[in-house]
Amino acid sequence: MPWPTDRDSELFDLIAAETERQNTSLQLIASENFTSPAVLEASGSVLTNKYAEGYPGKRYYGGNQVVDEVEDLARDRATALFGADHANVQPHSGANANMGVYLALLEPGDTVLGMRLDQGGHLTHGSPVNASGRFYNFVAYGVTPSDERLDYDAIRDLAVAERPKLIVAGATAYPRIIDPEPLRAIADEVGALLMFDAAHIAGLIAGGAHPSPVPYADVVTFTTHKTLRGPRGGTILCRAEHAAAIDKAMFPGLQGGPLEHVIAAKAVAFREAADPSFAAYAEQIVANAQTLAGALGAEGFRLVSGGTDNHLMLVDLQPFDAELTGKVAQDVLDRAGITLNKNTIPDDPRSPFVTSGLRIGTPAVTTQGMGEAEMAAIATLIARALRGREDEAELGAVRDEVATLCSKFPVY
Ligand code: DSN
Repeated sequence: MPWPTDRDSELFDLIAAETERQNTSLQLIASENFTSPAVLEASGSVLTNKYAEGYPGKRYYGGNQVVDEVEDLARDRATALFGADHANVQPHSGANANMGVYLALLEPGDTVLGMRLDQGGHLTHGSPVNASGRFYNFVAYGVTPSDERLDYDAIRDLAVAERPKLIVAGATAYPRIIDPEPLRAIADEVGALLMFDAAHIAGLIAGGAHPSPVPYADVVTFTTHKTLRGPRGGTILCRAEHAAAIDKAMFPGLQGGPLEHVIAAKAVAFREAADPSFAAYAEQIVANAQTLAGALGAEGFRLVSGGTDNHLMLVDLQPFDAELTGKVAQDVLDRAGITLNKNTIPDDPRSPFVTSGLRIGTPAVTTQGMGEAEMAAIATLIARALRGREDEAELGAVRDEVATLCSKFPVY
């Protein structure tokens, strides 16, 4: 029986509406990007039809001759791109990649060091509402009150006191370089393994704009859809000695059938990130972030830690307007065609649902081809919308200017 041929306009009109939204508004969520047509093509391919539980050469289903080549290509490109011994490209997400590592390397109840969620860490780095925090004894480190940066001496003292089995590095909202070298030294001193969650910065690492943790960490996890500009999904890189345990943890430990269409799209993204043009892209992401941060500072916002070294900045709204919360700012900016997210700032007096801050990132607008002149314009538009948040005409005017700006940098 063939499938229905009438157009599902109820659904495809929604996709068209989302394409229009992405084309006509500013995408400043630090963890988002625009994938290439080749990535979209691979992830929409017939590979979605195939069951392939297991790994290349060791599958539980027949017919995987081609799929094996696809997954091998993705693994080979990932290891070549990052200089790693081994890659597992099956994690459906970054969260699954992290849980797979814990399953491979830890026993329930083991002590792990991870960054505080409210200071930039991730849910899967031990939040009590996440499986990581329920199954393992996470102890949190944070940033120092004085400069809002990681203090490696304090992390060492905590590691010496707690004797963790694993140290988790990496963040979801931290605007500074995370130096893997002192973390390796701390792990060695206390006999811990080191995992580096590079979800946000994988593209910066691939492009040489951030130091690579691969030579230092036992395991590196990342998502493929943020700065790396691939499909939505996760990947694990590890030293050869952990390869068998990591693979066994991902399947059959945590997941069933891998998403081979997404794995194919990851292979495309790894190839694109190996192109020399990607280094220029990574460098421009950082240059744009630094320009945007500087321009926001000039508008009266405070930048957490004073600025940024990477693709994102955390903006403290309080000096700009003590009454303005992150929640309200996010909603106002949404209405003005500027998409970003509220975020806690270190020692935020407000709850994580309200917050006093915004997180802003430049990967997507940089893919569009915007440069430092546009970053200055974006800072002005953000400030105008927030100052004029009670004035619908002003928000409409900002929205029109956003659409005009975006029309000069078409995406899809
Ligand atoms: N949701 C991702 C982010 O926005 O940083 C992390 O999982």
